Amino acid sequence: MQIKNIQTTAFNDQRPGTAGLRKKTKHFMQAHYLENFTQSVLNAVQEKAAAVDQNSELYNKPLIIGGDGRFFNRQAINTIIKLALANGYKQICVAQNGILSSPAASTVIRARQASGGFILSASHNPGGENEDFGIKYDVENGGPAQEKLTERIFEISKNLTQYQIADIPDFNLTTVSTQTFANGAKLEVFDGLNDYVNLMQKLFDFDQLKALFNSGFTLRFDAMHAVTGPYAKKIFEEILGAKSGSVINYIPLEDFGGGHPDPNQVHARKLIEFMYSDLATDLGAASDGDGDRNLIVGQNCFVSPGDSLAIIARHMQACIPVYKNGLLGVARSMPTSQAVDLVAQKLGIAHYETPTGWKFFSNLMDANKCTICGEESFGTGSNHIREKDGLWAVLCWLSILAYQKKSVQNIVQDFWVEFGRNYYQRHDYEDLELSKANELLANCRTQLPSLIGKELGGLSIAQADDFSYHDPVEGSITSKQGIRLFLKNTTSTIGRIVFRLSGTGTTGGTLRIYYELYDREHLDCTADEILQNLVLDTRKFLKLKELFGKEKADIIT
Ligand code: G16
Repeated sequence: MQIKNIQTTAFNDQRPGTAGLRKKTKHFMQAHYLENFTQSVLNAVQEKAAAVDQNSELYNKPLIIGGDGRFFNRQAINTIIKLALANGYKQICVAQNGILSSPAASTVIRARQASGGFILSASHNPGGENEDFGIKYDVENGGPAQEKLTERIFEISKNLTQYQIADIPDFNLTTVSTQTFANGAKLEVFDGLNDYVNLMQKLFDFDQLKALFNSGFTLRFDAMHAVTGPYAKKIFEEILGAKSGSVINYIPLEDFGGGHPDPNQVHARKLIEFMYSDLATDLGAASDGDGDRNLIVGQNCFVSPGDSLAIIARHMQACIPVYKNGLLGVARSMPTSQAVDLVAQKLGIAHYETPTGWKFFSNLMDANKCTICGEESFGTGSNHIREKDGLWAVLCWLSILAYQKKSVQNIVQDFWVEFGRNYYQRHDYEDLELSKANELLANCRTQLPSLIGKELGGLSIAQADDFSYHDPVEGSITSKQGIRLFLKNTTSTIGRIVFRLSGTGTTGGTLRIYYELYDREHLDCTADEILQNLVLDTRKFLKLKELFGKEKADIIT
């Protein structure tokens, strides 16, 4: 195999965001861009391994590669294989057709004790030549690379002068096979479903779930033409016996059928309308581009991600065999609704609040501090892997429904009666001039102390800060993670407004404002009714119209 050393010029925009590097696809397709980033990752990973052990087995351990099937997926996989071979990797494992969901990648990395893996995805962002592409690197525990490593990747990328690439033709990734090269290196094309499906069968009582579907229970799962289609077809229809046609939009397409594979009230609107119609099934669910997010909706009952996390935490010990010994603790990202904290308090277990980004949960799980974690952005998962897991969340809900023998709506209402209700909304202002958005946050930071006592929506600000996370496992501090305004009525703290800039967008800045108000008495209002005064006052307070010319948010979830 001939190895070429290619001279290159460094790019200065390869800093990974909340979950890897995301850019417009064409940006990724420009000469040397993908190669430079991949080489920077490989260098940083090698450096990290050598710092721990000079004789590290890095290159003899498997390297996993797969993606969500979006435009440029297969081409990018071929490029990464060639760089990995040239850099000395001896076992490269690529999912058949390049299709591997993020939770399946985490499963495979753990099952095969791999050194890590590349996942090609921009997650919930739209796909296609004119849309978005992304790469993230998962480390040996199957979780996204931590900040220390991603920052190092960025540093290396800014000074990169050359990369190594094998000069060989593209590979056929369509059939399961193993190819051995003259230097002893192997390229294995593996079935991307097996390890994941096996793991789900170990975690859940599939006999109980088969009985549920046998009794006439109905499901509609919208795979949004993204990566979970084949997994969902296999698990729900082929193994568990859900009626054929229960899984819709199950063929992964390079542009997700022109849709936006983000399972929320805006982009999964059709599913939600269906679940509020006479045709509704017992459970509706969807997942995103790379299969790590989930949406749960019952008949006439949308379940907010914060409630879904809290409800799963509340019931998992009783309803899912593998968790029968109880939970170690729970964790949520800071902007996520605090409903799950109430469950933790009742269960007498620890609850953790981390910055946005699944990577922050890994340390807690590796240190056996938490069993379940989740985020407002429709992500839920447990310590079975180190990524959030869309289908796992749906299997949790099926298990709860099978055990409780109640409707989704009844389970949600029972939860509110037991714990009270956290009314919640996220408002996204998209495609903002980045410098102005940064300035807005910087100005707010300087004003924080003077905000105490200010009124918003009839409530007063009791405390104002900028969230800083002290990782209880490795001791690191991550600061500037979002501005928090804690609100109180005359007696107690009852809610929060949080705002921060997204780290996953590809154009301009996206301002996310999260509103949360807790209510013990009014359980049947809509979030709009409860939050509207707060929303109106916050828009005025932040001068969003004057700054960005927007009357209201582009997306409300
Ligand atoms: C990623 C991260 C999540 C985060 C989400 C949104 O999810 O893994 O932790 O909540 O982005 O991040 P931001 O608010 O910074 O845009 P995914 O599903 O896109 O990989």
